[in-house]
Amino acid sequence: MPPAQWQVARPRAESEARQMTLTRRVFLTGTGSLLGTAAFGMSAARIPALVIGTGYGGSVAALRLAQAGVNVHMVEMGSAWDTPGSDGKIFCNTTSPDYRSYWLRTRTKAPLNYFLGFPIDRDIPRYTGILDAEEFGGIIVYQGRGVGGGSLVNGGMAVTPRRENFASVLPSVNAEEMYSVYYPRANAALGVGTVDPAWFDTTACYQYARVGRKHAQRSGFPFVFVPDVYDWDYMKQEAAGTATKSALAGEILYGNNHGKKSLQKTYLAQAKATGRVTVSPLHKVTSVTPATGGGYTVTMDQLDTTGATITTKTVVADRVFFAAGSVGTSKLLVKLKATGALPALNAEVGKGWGDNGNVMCGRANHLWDPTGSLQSAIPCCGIDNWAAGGAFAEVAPLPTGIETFASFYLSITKNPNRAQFSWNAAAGKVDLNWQTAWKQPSIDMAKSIFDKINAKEGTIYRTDLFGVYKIWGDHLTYHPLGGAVLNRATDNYGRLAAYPGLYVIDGSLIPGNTTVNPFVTITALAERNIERIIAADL
Ligand code: FAE
Repeated sequence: MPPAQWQVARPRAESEARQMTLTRRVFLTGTGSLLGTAAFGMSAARIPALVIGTGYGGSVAALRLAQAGVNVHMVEMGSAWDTPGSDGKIFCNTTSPDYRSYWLRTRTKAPLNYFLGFPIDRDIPRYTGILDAEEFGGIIVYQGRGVGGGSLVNGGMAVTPRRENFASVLPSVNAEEMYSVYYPRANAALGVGTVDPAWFDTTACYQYARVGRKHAQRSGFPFVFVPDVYDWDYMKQEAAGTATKSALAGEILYGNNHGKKSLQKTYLAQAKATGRVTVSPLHKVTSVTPATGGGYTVTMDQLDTTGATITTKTVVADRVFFAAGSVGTSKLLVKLKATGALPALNAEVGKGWGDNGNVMCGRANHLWDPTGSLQSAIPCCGIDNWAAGGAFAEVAPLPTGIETFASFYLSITKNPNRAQFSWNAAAGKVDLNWQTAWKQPSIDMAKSIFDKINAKEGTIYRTDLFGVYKIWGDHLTYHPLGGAVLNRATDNYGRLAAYPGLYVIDGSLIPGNTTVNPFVTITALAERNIERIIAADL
């Protein structure tokens, strides 16, 4: 078996003849976990559909293709996250980050990296951990790594943009179809629900959110409950002490062991049930290029948990779906165009990247306004000032386990700046030209809310959360979007037109902003596009 090939399981001698007339099972050995095993026909030494990445776009594509009778193989650079560590838990929590917390780092890189002006990052063993803090020149882009992609690390806030804002999010997409068919389909499949308002009003773990509501309303800002994919009944049990604490034990940024309905519990579980979807964790795709005789040759490195390459493999796939996330897909496409693997990709590839206008800040409350030492790690509300000031501010938790008297916010703002990925031949990597100063419009829009609240409440900004005397968390984004924009880099359904059988189906299709948290829109758009692709192309 040449190492450059995907390995084919050899049937035992006695059953070989019969097996060979029926099926040949193709899978990657030593991968840790399979969602299921796919049976390929005799002639099918190639993969009908290969999906790069197991986040929202990839999971939708895999499920719907499988339901349409297509065998799918998913390739994921991160770990499987299906096996507990020595503490009996799969994931660690925010207050005790260990080897599982970060992607190939020897020191944590917490989004909120200071407390009372002191740095809080700590040394950790280098490991293929769950959260990647990927550093570009002017911005750190946080992303989930593992089977489930961003659903493993995110807050689960599942927000459908206001209909009147949709034209600015995806101008070439029929809004009527999205709001009548694809958003409802996505919300149902993701298991979206909303906190019980009566419970919210009394539970200790949302005191911080009630303080956020009180301050927003006293300054005349619209306060909204925000849906989430957390199992709200489970959270009630956590609060009542009848279930193992999870959201109430700071489990969010480095994974959640119980109540959160990550993709592993929704789309990927359904995909597994079809019996047609396999997944190879710890495999990183490095190239896709047309194969002689049709289809595409996909090259990938199998990684060990230190990030070292164990072996390099190739496989031929009839169709390839790029679902490596905005950054992952953009980096791949830009590199493949520049290095001659996919030279006919159009000039829009790599363009139109935005940070969803993310900016963070904290406010210091008075001693009579404590935010609570027990805080649910799952946010459930926000200030929707989009119409008036271009900002949607999520009232975010600070689950430190101690009283901080801090109100903390992640704002999503109308930031017009867009960056571009480009191939840096000398360094052999892809750069992103985002500038830190480009966050200024976001800061201005967030200030339009929090300056007013501070003036009304007689409070001030926290200056100790992002450095020494630094108010704004303007160095990062949780919401990378764009880089292979719909109807520009691709056609209006994500097809890479120069290469029949190549598709983009993730956040890179969305031109930089969704006006709210993005994963419901990424999921709904993927539902729309895959439905058309299955009907028209397969
Ligand atoms: P994504 O979920 O990132 O999946 C891409 C997958 O591809 C990942 O698993 C990668 O490891 C994998 N990959 C990348 N490159 C390769 C390669 N070369 N070979 C093989 N595999 C590869 O993409 N959004 C919300 O709507 N609500 C929230 O509350 C929220 N909170 C967030 C909190 C945090 C800390 C973070 C980091 C994100 C948050 N987001 C939230 C953003 C959301 O998770 C993100 O928009 C989606 O996960 C993006 O979905 P994609 O399918 O585009």
